[in-house]
Amino acid sequence: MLNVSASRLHSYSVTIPPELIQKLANAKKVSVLTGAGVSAESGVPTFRDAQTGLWAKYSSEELATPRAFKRNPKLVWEWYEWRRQLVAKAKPNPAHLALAEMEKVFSRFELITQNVDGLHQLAGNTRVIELHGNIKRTKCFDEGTIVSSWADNGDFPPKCPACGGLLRPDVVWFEEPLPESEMRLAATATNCDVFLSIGTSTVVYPAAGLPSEALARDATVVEINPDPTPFTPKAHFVLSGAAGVVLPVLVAEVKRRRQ
Ligand code: BV8
Repeated sequence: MLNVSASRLHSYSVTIPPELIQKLANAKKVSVLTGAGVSAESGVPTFRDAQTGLWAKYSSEELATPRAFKRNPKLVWEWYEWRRQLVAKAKPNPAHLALAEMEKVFSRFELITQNVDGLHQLAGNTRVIELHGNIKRTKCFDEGTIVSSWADNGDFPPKCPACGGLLRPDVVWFEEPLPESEMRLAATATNCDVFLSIGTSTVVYPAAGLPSEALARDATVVEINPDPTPFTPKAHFVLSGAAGVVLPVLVAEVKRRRQ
């Protein structure tokens, strides 16, 4: 296992092990799993620290569950409204742009994300496997149907125009199953030459199991994160740094090697 140690965010030069550049330059199929750390540099709080201000007294796990919504639908709806407004202002950062570039470099490239902010699509990635849904979409809590418009009559949460049930964000809450088709696509994507796990604490399953699945299928697995995670000891390469700093250098080095 190679450790590329470095000092903190944005204040260090990135050195990528030549063996990793060579692996990527020769790779036919590259898969990526991203977490909230990739959007951190766009000003979207990571899931663990999405608890600032009004929300400090709740943990994400307490707010992002069906039980929490049934118990206090107004509170949960407002938490998502607050996050939706943050996401609406967010722009793709160099990490997102580098991943959009990667899709052009590798003939077979799969991007799996746990993020619900839609920033990968905004950056230009055309194939994004959203394991946990998308905060910009709204659905009926009772029917599960996507709802794009509703009466703005001050109801918090608003009501489904079809059945009168409560509306909720189209994201996967804790204790809810992940969408089967996306999980199947993600599982297939672990069969690759190189698997990059970027900006995720790898604690929430089943997504957190994907890097280990790739390892078990003989992929070269790389972790990019300024902090260690439970997966760090298992990775072949650990690039200790911010995604927005490491990824642009990684992509540039690979493109240079492939010329
Ligand atoms: C399910 C959408 C079954 C909502 C999210 C015990 C053991 C194992 C599993 C469980 C267990 N008890 C319960 C479970 C299951 C549970 C789970 O895993 N719980 C954990 C807490 C133990 N999982 C579930 O409930 C899942 N469903 O299992 O269903 C089932 C089956 C059939 C029928 C019924 C039920 C559902 C999980 C999905 C939950 N939804 N998000 C929303 O967003 O509101 S999870 C949410 O947290 C994220 O989507 C993400 O997946 C997860 C972790 O967040 P990260 O993305 O990793 O972000 P985090 O803040 O944690 O870390 C950020 C990282 O970035 C850090 O490492 C940081 O160092 C790094 N970083 C910071 N800055 C940068 C950076 N990296 C790079 N660059 C930077 N600049």
